[in-house]
Amino acid sequence: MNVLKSSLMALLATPVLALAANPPVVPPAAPAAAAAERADTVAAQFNRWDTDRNGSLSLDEFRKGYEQSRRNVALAQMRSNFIARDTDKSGYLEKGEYEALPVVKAAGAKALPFSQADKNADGRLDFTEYEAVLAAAAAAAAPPR
Ligand SMILES: [Ca+2]
Ligand SMILES: [Ca+2]
Repeated sequence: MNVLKSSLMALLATPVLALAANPPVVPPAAPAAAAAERADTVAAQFNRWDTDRNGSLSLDEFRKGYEQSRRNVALAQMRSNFIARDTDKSGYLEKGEYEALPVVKAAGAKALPFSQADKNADGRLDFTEYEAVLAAAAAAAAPPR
């Protein structure tokens, strides 16, 4: 199966995949630069996915590109959540911000103590430590096999 360039372009124009192609960065790029980037994002994305450069995407190229996009979307989502939860805009989640996380509140008494989430013991969670908290919560929530 080959994916036509035009149908991929249409697909990439959807907000979720456009986000994947151009994930928000921390700190966000200047608006003018972001708009210019978006303009050639779709063509650039197609070219990145078309690894053998034959002008069409094989199923394998599409699958790999799509997987990568999904990971980028998840990462972008986590980054924007992290920013939203950093209510004092310190760039980190301090103890109070950690305890206010929905995932921590939902776990209640079973939640990972802040001191354990703060792996490098600097009194705050950076994005990597936050990611680990979410990964641990997802693992704990997964049904036993
Ligand atoms: Ca903070
Ligand atoms: Ca830390």
